[in-house]
Order: sequence, then structure tokens, then C-alpha cells
Amino acid sequence: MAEVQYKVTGMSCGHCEASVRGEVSKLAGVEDVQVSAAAGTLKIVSTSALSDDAVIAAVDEAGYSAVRA
Ligand SMILES: [Cu+2]
Repeated sequence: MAEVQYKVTGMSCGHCEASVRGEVSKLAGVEDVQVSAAAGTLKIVSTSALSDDAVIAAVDEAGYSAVRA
């Protein structure tokens, strides 16, 4: 299991969290996704290490920007 955290900018409410969670959940190997709009954080638990590019692209797809925390 691998766990990584990102800082996400632009989220303001539960819908934003759900959008990010939905996109990130599509990535292969993702087991758990925790998103906090208030804290601007994204925590991902996956069966194997994820590429930063893939995570950042998924968050971008949801309409937000992520950087590795
Ligand atoms: Cu929102």
C-alpha cells in the first residue's frame, strides 16, 4: 500500500470534493481517497505507487490544481 498527499487549490465545497474524489478514484490501484476542501488536501491510498502526473491530470480534469504535499 502506498499513501500520498497533495495540496489542491480552488476547491470550496462538497461538490468540489466529490469531483476530485470521482476523478482520482478512476486511477488504477486507488483504494481510498480523502479530500478536504477546507484544508485543500487530497490523500490517496493505493495498492501501488501512483505517478504524480496521473494524479495531477485527474485533479485537473475535475477543474482544480494539485501539487505533491
Ligand atoms: Cu465546490
